[in-house]
Amino acid sequence: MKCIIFTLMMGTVLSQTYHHHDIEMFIDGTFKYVDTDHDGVMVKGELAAVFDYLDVDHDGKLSYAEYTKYDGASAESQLTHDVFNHFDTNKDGFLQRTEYVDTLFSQMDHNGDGQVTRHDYDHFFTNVVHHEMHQGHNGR
Ligand SMILES: [Ca+2]
Ligand SMILES: [Ca+2]
Ligand SMILES: [Ca+2]
Repeated sequence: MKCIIFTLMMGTVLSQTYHHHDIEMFIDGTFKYVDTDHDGVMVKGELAAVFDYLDVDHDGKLSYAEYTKYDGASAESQLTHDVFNHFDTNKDGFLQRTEYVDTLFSQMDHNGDGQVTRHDYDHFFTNVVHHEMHQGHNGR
C-alpha cells in the first residue's frame, strides 16, 4: 500500500518538475554541441551551422526528430519536449530558422554584443525551464 502511494506521488512530482540531472545534461550537452570551436562562446554563425546540420531533409525547419539528434537532448525527456515547444512560437510543430536561430540568439545575447557565453546560456535555459515548470504542468 505504501508503495502504491509513493508511486502516485512520484508521478505527480515528475509531471511538474524536471530532474536536476536532466537539466544539467541538456544545457551542458547542447552548449558543447553548438560551440563548435570550443572557445566557450557561442556566436550566431555557430547556431546557424547547427541548424543546417540538424535539418537533415533541408526543408528549412526542424522537426522534433531532427531536433533531438542533439547531444544531451533525449527525445523521451519531458524537458526536451517542453523546450522544443517553447521555441516553437507559432506552434506548428516545427522550428523554423527564424524561431531557432534569430529569435533564440537575440534572446540569449542580452547585451547585444553578438556573443553568448556559457553563463548567458545557463541563465537563459534556467529561465526557460522555470517558465515551463510554471506554465505547462499545472493541469489547467
Ligand atoms: Ca564558439
Ligand atoms: Ca527539416
Ligand atoms: Ca514553428
